[in-house]
Amino acid sequence: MIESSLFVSGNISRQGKVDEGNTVSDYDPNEIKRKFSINTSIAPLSWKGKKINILDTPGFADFFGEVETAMSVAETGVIVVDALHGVQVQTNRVNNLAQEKKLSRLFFINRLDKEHAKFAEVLSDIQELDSTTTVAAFLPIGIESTFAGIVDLISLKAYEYSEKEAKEIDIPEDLKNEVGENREKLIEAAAENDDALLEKYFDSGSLEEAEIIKGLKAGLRTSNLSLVFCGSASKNIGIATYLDYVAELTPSPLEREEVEGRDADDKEVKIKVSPEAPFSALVFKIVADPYVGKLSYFKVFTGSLSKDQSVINASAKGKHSKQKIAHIFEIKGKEQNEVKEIVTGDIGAAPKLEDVNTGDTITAESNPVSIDIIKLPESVLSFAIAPKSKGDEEKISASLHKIAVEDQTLKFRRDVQTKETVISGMGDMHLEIVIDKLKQRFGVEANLSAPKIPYRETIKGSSSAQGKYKKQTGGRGQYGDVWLRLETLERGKTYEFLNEIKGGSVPSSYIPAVKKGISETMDKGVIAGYPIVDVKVALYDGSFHPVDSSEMAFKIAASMAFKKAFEEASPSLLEPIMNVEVHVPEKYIGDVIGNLSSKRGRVQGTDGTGKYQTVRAQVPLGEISKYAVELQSITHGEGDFTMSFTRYEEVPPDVSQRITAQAKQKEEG
Ligand SMILES: Nc1nc2c(ncn2[C@@H]2O[C@H](COP(=O)(O)OP(=O)(O)OP(=O)(O)O)[C@@H](O)[C@H]2O)c(=O)[nH]1
Ligand SMILES: [Mg+2]
Repeated sequence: MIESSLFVSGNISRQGKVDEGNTVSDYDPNEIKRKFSINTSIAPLSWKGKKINILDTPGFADFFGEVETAMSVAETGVIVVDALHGVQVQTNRVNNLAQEKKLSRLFFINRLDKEHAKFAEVLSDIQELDSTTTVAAFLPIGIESTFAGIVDLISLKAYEYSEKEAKEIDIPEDLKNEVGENREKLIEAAAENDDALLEKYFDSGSLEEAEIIKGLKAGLRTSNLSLVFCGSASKNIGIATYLDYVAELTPSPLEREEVEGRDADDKEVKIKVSPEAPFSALVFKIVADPYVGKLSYFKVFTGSLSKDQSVINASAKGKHSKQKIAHIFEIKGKEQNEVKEIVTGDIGAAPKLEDVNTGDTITAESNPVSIDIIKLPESVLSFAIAPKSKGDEEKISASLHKIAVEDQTLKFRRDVQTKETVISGMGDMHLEIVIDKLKQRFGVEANLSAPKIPYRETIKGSSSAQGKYKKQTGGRGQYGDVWLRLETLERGKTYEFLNEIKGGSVPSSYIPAVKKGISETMDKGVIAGYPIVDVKVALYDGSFHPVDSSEMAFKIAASMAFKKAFEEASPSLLEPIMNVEVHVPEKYIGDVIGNLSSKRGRVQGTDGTGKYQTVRAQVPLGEISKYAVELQSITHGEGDFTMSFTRYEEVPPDVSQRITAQAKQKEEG
């Protein structure tokens, strides 16, 4: 689509192909290797005297973060639908996001020249995506191998296409009925957006072309209406006419509604897109360019940015200092062209901005507002990552850190409890590409494995026990003696220590050692090697020896007492429970619910209308850590999901026994 648009508009002289790895928008080695987009790329073009910045986003669910950032800086979302496969789960997701962000929406049914291409069916699926009015702007002439051109329902003209140009032809006889019906719907949809037009439409039964355009423009701008175009990008059919309408109908950045932001005092403010206000721009992408280093892509919301101007990172709320802009680039795929200025509404990139991340707002010092509209999706799939060769651990974290600067949907952390580095991402493909990048860019090879589940240990009852550590034969003796009482604590309160010693049976100088003995034991766990939470520990008695007592002896005694009391206080395991939302076509609902129930999931409801439905459930993390892969196979790639941690809950006895037994085995082996 993008390549064709650039070619037809004369912005490139040769049309590349994704399959040949020579397109403007898919230039990353991983994109060329896999033949699909991974990153958003920018392709500006001029058409009919207007500059249009195209942001080419990936379609693959794993890279949804790129769609979020791109849509945050765009006024219009063009949703390309494949004429072979029609509406997919991602189509629905992207459409929902575009609506949420109040973008004007256009659909483009592409690949109509391909065998098995369908038009009417795909159009009606698009119309069912949501309840807003969606009408066809083009109808195809012929289909599959006979696909030859389009009928433009707005101007009521038909076109064939030579290499780049549209050539007007007569509307084919056999299409006249279909054209009539669909044009009627288009005119009605246009009229609905303007009272004067609606009145005229009721009176005369029709509208002039200029009036139709006026109505469509208004409907697109307010997101009450969306239009469906169609064609073939590889044959450039429909593209030139479609571009005409992009230029004519879609809103300019200046027509954008106010956006949400915060001022220097973190108070909510509305920001009006305007050339008059001092400079502010939203950074929506960071690239580690092999030549220029860190490049921050930004979209200007107010004012303009010129070379040598200074900016601050307003999102840092006063924590970072002013930086001077030495260079500004206009970006076209992998090319950077130096420019003097980027004006309101336009997109540019600046090298070497320190302490600036995706989602931050850079502004003139006098206008420290942050534009808070990027909401990155949650990472849903986690793996433990380990180097292939020992000793590369440091290198892996340093390299992951660099990759994560560019890719904010990649999260990684060192789990102190399991002693693993855990990386989380949007799916299998996402993490596979991270592994590739580690190798390509940083020369470090790594393996992924299932991460350990962060269980917790706790107690359901209460108990008291004595811990006495005594060694008084030969040499210097050891003596520590404590009595501890363990009780349950409200979930989430973690730990409380009570010193109930009266009369100095344990001298106060040894209390810190007792506490240390308790906390070290709590970190290590008692029944299965997981940290202990939600217990109240009271030290209520003990004894000491004037010579032999030591901090070490009291620490050991406390640990002994704790273990004994813990084992007698009905110990149990807790597991993380996740809130899960699964989005699937209706036909898979039964399978998805059945599968979730088999995972000890509690289904809480389903909702949604049309082809796609949402299932909401709460499921233990231990059962769902590889759900991304499973859901793919249940729904043949048509489902996706999000999940987030909600709370810890007690593990049922049979599962608990299995985990404890595994832990014992590990300890012994
Ligand atoms: N026959 C035919 N093939 C096309 C047409 N447009 C694109 N293709 C082919 O379809 C495949 C996918 O095209 P892409 O441009 O990578 O599609 P995309 O929507 O960017 O895909 P993602 O990057 O994964 O989101 C490539 O093999 C293209 O050559 C078309 O109009 N007709
Ligand atoms: Mg692509």
